Amino acid sequence: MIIVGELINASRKKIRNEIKEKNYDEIARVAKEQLANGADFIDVNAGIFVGQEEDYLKWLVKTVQENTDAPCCIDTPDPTALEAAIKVHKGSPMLNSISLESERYEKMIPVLRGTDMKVIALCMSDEGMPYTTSDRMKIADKLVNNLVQNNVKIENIFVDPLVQPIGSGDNLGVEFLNAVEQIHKEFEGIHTICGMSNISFGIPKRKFANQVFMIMAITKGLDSAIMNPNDRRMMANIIAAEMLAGKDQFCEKYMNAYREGIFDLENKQPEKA
Ligand code: THG
Repeated sequence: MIIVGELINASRKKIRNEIKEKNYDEIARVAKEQLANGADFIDVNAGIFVGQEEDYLKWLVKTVQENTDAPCCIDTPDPTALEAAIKVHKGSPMLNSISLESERYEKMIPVLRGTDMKVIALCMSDEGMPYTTSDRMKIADKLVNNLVQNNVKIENIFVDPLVQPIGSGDNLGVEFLNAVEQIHKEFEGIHTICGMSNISFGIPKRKFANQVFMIMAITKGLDSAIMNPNDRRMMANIIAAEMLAGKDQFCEKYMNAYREGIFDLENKQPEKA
């Protein structure tokens, strides 16, 4: 599983003020902690600062990169802010994201053409949020085909079928899961990704629901997620689920995790729900 640490996001109450006040040490700490707990990319999102998003996003990229070796996942729907953040990013970031919304799509394609950057292809269009698997596939097909035509390599594309809160519709979980399965069937070598914790918005015991949904998604082929890497049970579940889904040759990662004590959850302070 390719893990994108989600915690540096201004929509979170805990971090909003730290970003607003450019608290360098605190952002550095949250970046380092996520990396130490297994994040491959650090998501940076300053979307709530209307008019100042670009400035904050650049500062976040610099702060994360001065303190970790991890690349960022630059999280903004605004192509101008995205381009500015790419310019200050060292090495190759993940772009979060392109979609089929026409303005975003048209501005993002030239940014991506011929580059080796990883990009999230979010299943959203001018018609709004998808509901069924088929709604998602129609958008995914167009996005992936257009990206490939613009010389973006299939292995750099991370399709996000869009996880929506289960409270908004009983079938939203299943429609998402079936899209993950179908995307991997249609496009060999592609990745799928999602904002895992969207599923539990508005219900109690969010971490518990996120952990179960992750296992269900792994059986469908999900191989990347934007999530909280500090959730120890989630990280342990991922290792076991990937082994059981045939993604861990000779059970090597599972055995290593066992030796490192990653499954000894009861000996450590449990995280608050
Ligand atoms: N797809 C893509 N990118 C995304 C998302 C997605 N980026 C943003 C989001 N969804 C994923 N990141 C987060 C980050 C934090 C939280 C949820 C998703 C989170 N939210 C609490 C809440 O909503 O209740 C905040 C509570 C608080 O701390 O105030 O923690 O789907 N491509």
